[in-house]
Amino acid sequence: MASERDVRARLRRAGQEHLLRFCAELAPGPRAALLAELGPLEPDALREHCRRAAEACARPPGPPPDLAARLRPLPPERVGSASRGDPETRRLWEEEGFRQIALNKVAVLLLAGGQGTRLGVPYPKGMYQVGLPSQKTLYQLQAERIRRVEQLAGQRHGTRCTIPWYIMTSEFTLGPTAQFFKEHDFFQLDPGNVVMFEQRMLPAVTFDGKAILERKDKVAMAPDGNGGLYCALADHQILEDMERRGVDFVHVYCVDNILVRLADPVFIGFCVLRGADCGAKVVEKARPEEPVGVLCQVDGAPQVVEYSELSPEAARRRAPDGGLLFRAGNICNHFFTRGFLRRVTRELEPSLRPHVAVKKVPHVDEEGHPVKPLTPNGIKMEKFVFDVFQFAKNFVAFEVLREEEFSPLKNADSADRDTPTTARRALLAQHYRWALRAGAHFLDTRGTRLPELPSLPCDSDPPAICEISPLVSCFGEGLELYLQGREFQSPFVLDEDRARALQT
Ligand code: UD2
Repeated sequence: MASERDVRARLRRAGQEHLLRFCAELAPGPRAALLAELGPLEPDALREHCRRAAEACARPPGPPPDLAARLRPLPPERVGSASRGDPETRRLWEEEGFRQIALNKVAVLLLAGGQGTRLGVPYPKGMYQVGLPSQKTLYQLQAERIRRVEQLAGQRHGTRCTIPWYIMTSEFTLGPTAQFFKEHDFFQLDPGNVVMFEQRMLPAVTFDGKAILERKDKVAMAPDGNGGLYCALADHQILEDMERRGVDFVHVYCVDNILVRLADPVFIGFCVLRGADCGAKVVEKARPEEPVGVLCQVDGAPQVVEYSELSPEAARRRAPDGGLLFRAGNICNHFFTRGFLRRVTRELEPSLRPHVAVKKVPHVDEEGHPVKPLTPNGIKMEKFVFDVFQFAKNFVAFEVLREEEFSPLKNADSADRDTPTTARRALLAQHYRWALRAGAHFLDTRGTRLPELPSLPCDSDPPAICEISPLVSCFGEGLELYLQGREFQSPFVLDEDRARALQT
């Protein structure tokens, strides 16, 4: 470990020596912890980080004034659709996706390094369960969907196939996530195919460019944004690992969308057949102020403009058909070829511009007393995963239906939207629709048939509670076998045991 003298010299070079101002009074343990935290910070990079933060802060707040004039919707020829268009083309995409999966060329990559502050739980969001009858957590649902897609691809092509699961964590989420997976026996996945790796952390900085001490013995650090993915891929040789396994295509997604379709064969097949190096799923934005980025073109290049950076006027603009002009809502489901990721990590990452978030950062005052600020006092700098879209040689977008694919868990139940309740409802409404489509009927506890509402709005409770295990069906496929013409009492859980019993 670096000595105090070394660390002090490095910090001096970075203009951040104040971080050691309480060092002399610390007991040996906390002092060692502080030095261990500061040791790896490279002085020039730290100086540059703090300079950029102060510079960003000196600019007027809000999006660049000329941004709105540089935005255009994506040209329609770049956009495919899962629901519009002819079923035969969709079938071809799906077939291609399954073929690539069966060849072991597809991996999924979960972005799970975020702190989940809005949800307000002290553990990683993937460990959250929204109150489904099965009590499954987001991680378990995702693991089971991976197993099911592997099985479906294997059945079609007579192979045993693997979809490796890469999980990007941060200092906050790695320990508990790794522990949770161990405790749950990796949800019956082969642990050798679950690869966790950690993104970097960056210090939060005051408006005048000084890194902030959270405690006398701890710097206020935050993960470097989900665009920290590209440095983390290089830091941990993840692309080399993918190459060894023969992975060519990567589906990157965020942790909190309860409806996420992992390694979605239709999306993968669409991107592969279009020869794309980079792609993104989108849903139609529900309302101008919905907190999703919009996929559009900036100066002719594909880009997501984040909700925090789009002016309300631009967000409200209408197209001639009356819909929102910038309606392609980003759902943080991205497709990349390994070759594209290689280009980004080798050449392009340093040119990604960090985004600035002004935050209330807990800190210590000059006497070392803890302060919980009531107004913003610091800046966190983050890179965004989608900022690489501008470098794509062949970018495509893929539009999907919100009720089938997007219900994010962002807030606690005290909020109106994107809560545990709305996520649970969205999943149960989807499973209810699938069951009706497969010919099921539902009864209440007295044996009376419940009303059948196939086009139920996703923000209301379905008349019957029906949960289908992803191990039985993950896209609504194959359910007729168990459900056709049968009656079930609500609540009904179709897990593997029940499915076996219904088959005999
Ligand atoms: C994200 C998208 C937004 C929209 C929305 C849809 C970004 C930058 N923004 O916004 O455009 O699509 O999702 O739900 O993608 N994460 C990390 N490391 C970090 C920070 C975040 O891995 O340092 C992960 C986080 O765990 C989550 C994902 O990135 O899985 C998205 O992060 P978020 O929930 O903070 O993003 P949000 O909702 O602001």
